[in-house]
Amino acid sequence: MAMDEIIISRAIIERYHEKLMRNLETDVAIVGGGPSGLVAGYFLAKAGKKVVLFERKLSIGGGMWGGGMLFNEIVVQAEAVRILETFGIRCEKYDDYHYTADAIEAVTTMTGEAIRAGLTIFNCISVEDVMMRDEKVEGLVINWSPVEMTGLHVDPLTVRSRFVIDTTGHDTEVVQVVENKMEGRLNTPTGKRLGEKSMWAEKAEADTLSNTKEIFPGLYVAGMAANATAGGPRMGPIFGGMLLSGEKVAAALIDRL
Ligand code: 48F
Repeated sequence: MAMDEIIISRAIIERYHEKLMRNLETDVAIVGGGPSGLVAGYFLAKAGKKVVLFERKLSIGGGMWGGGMLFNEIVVQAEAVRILETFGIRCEKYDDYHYTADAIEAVTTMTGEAIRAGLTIFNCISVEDVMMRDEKVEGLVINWSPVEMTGLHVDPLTVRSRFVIDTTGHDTEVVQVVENKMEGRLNTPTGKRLGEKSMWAEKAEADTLSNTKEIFPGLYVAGMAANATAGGPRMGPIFGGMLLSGEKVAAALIDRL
C-alpha cells in the first residue's frame, strides 16, 4: 500500500476525535501537567479510574524541566524517594536527607509511565471555567490554548467529571475561577484564597501535604496550588512535596469513587 497524505490526515483526525470523545465524561479531570498532576493521574489510572489531564502548554512537566534556575537537576527529600522509584526514575543520594534526580528523566519518565498506566493527556488545552451543579464542581470548560493566547472570540466546550483537581501551581487558576463566582466559599479559614508566602522550603513541603484537600465541593487542590490557596510558603526546586501531594489527592479520590 502506498503512503497517502489524506490517510495520514484522516488517521490523526479520527484517532484524536475518538480520544476526545472517550474523555468527555470521566471520574477525575486534572488541570495542569506539572509533577503533582502527573503523580495524581498516575495513581488514579493505576487504580482503574477514568482520568484525564489538561495542560495549557505544548509540553507536559510544568516547573520541573528547569530544576533550579535552569540547572536541570531536582532535589527530593528522603521520604519522597519511593515515589520516584515507583516510576523507575533513578536518584542519587546527596546526603542522608537530600537526593537528586535528572529533571529531564523525571519529567519524561513520569509522563510516559502515567500515560501507560491509563492517564489520557491533552496538551495545548486551557481550562477557563468550571461546570457547576447545585454548588458542586462537576466538570471543566476548555478551549484551545492558541485561542486563549490570541484572544479570539471562540466559545469553549465542556467536559464532565465527578471530581476536578487543580494542579495549576502558583497560579491556582481553577480555584480563582471558583472564588470569583462563589465568593467567600472556599474551604479556607476566610473562605478566600490566601495567596502564597515567601520561601521556606521545610515548612512549605509539610504544608503542601496538609493543604492537599477538597477546597470546594468537587474541587481538590494539590501541589503548589494547595499552598498558594491556603497561604503556605513557596519551596523552590525541592519536589518531594509535589510528589507526595499528588499521591495524597489520588488516594483521597480513590476512596470516594
Ligand atoms: O507549576 P507546576 O509544575 O505545578 P506543580 O505540580 O509543581 C510546582 C513545581 O513545578 C514548582 C515548585 C516545586 O517546588 O514550586 O513550581 O504544583 O505545573 C502547573 C501546570 O499547570 C498548567 C501550567 O502550564 C503548568 O504546566 N496550567 C496552569 N493553568 C492552566 C494549566 C489552565 N488554566 N489550564 C491548563 N493548564
